Amino acid sequence: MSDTTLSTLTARRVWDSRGNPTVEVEATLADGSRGRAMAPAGASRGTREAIDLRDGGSRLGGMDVQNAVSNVNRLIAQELTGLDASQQADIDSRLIALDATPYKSSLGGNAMVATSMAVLHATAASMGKPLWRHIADLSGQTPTLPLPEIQIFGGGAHAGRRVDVQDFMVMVPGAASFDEVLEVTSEIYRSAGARMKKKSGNVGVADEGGWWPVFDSNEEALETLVRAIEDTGEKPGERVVISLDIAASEFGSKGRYRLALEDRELDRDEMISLLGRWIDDYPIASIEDPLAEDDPEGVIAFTREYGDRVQIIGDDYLVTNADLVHQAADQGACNAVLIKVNQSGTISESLACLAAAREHGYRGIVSARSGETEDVTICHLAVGLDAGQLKVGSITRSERMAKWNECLRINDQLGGDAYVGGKPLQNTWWARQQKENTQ
Ligand code: 2PG
Ligand code: MG
Repeated sequence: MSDTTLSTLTARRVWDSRGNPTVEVEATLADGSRGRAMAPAGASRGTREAIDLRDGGSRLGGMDVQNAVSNVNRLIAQELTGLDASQQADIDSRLIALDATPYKSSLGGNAMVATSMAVLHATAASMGKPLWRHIADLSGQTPTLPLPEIQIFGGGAHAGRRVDVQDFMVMVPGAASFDEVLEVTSEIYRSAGARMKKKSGNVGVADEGGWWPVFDSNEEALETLVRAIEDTGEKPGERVVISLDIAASEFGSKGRYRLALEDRELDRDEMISLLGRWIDDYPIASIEDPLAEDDPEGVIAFTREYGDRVQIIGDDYLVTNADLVHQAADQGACNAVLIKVNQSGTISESLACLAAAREHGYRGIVSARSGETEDVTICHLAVGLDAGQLKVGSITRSERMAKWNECLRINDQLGGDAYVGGKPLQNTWWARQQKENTQ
């Protein structure tokens, strides 16, 4: 008999893909069901996202999480045990009330997100459902397998700022299956690596597994990516398109942008023109955080100019916050939102953000963080919420591959036709071009 009363919540310190401590939480229910989840950690963080509670001091670079772990073991466990774990909204609103700060700085966003996700896992286990099915039932969506965004070159805060732009990624909207996306991307990753080796002799990888960027300009990275796609026999812009995360808050503020690699500073209009020229010259279908989070004027102007050609994603700009999505829609800023559960701090707030996005016709992209673990909860979220897109970094390193491989397993559970293909890019030049080609 299923009894979803939460009987224990226990946290421990575990370690993430950058060797930093992070929080793992285990939840057990009265019927013996268990759930477990780990908090990820960002490096390029929005100022309005939930705070990772770190202990500070000199040990472990100040990154230890003993306080967050103890918050779960004492305060959170005391508040939540005995409650019905299947009432996710109730669990999450009690967490929010217990924390009672605007950015979750008292309990810690890391303590809260690991708890919220562990409870979700435990309930799914009690119901005997795969997690994606439980999430689909909670949200009323029909599960689908998302279109991946996969990193080929890292940059920005994930690669010692060796280039200014943070992510140079590919999407394969023209592939017939999720598996085919991975195969095409793996070939592109290989040819990009061969090019890097030829250029600089030795090659390394950045935080999310993309090749370490050894370039003389940001545009050289774009150029190399196009060549790497061509090396595999693909015509860039047909099956394969480019996706960028500019992460502009990392090098820009209040309408001024400093491209350190190129030793030049651009104002808002020049930054918009630069990105516009890239959109004209390269097969770019998606751009994330094109302007800084404190430059709404820039984001709005950019969206007005290019929003009918490319997907424009707010990450640091929207921080998985439903209110900010409503505000952006009122102002005409962005046309898509990145969903990072630890930016919001709870499952329920992430669900609310995606619901707000849907209300305004904004697309949703579920995303990992640059500091990750083997936790695969976000794959189930992307599927169960029918988000349409998933971004987890490159096609190397096990904290990334754990996610892509989990999607392959879910694909088998879902059966053949749940993969969304190029549909999420339907409002971009790519889809219009496909239409023309088939007429
Ligand atoms: C981003 C993420 C993932 P971070 O900016 O989209 O690439 O980076 O986790 O460092 O915020
Ligand atoms: Mg980003």
